[in-house]
Amino acid sequence: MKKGFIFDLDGVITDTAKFHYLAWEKTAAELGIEIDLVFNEQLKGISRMDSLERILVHGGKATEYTLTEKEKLATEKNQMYVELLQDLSAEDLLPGVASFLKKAQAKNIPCAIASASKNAPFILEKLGVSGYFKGIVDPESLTKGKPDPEIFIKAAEILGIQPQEAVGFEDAQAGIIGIKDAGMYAVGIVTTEALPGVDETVSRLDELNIDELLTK
Ligand code: B16
Ligand code: MG
Repeated sequence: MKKGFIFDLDGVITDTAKFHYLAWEKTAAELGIEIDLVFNEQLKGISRMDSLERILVHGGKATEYTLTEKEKLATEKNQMYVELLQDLSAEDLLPGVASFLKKAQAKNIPCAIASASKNAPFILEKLGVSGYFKGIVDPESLTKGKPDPEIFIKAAEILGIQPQEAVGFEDAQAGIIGIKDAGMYAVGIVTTEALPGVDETVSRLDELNIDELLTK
C-alpha cells in the first residue's frame, strides 16, 4: 500500500524547462557555445552547476574557467531565469495537476517536492500550490544530485513514510533512476521521449486513478 506522493517540479508540476533553456542559451552564447533543444534534454533534472559543466564540456571549454568564474556564470544564468519566472501563475500549472493535487489532499495523502531546483519554493508560491505540500527537499542539503536516490529518500522522510510506501512522479531519466534506486513506484510523465525503467507512464497526472495507484 502506498501512503505518500513525491513530485519532481520542472516537467511534472509546471514546465520551466523553456525558461531554463532561454537563460542557458544566452549564457552559453556569451561564452561562444551554441546549445539547442536536443542538447537541453540533457539538462533536465540536473543541478545548476552540473548543467553549466555539461554546457562547457559540450562547447569544448571544460577546463577554461575557474570555480569563481563558473559560480559567477551560474549566478548570472539564475538571475535571467528568475526574471523570466516573474509572470508565472496558476495558469502555468501543467494540465491535470491542480485536480490531482486536490484529490490527493481530499484523501489525506501527504505530498512532497523532490526537485533539483533551488527556486522551487518561489515557483510553488507563484503557482499558488505551496499549501498542497508537506515539505520541499532543500537541494543544498544533498550530498549528491539526481540520479542519486538521496533526494527521494529525504522526501519520504519529510512525509514520515518508508521509501517503499511512496510513489514518485518524474519527467526526466535522472529522476526515474533515483526513484527506482530509492525503492519507490515510479510514474513517468512523458511528452515526447519514452522513459526507460518507469512502472507506469502517463501524459498528464489526471489520467491516474489515485485509489488504484495506492494499491501498487
Ligand atoms: P535551479 P527539477 C531542475 O528541476 C531542472 O529540470 C533543471 O533543468 C535545473 O537545472 C535544476 O532544476 C536546477 O534548477 O537552477 O532553479 O536551482 O526537474 O528537478 O524539478
Ligand atoms: Mg523534471
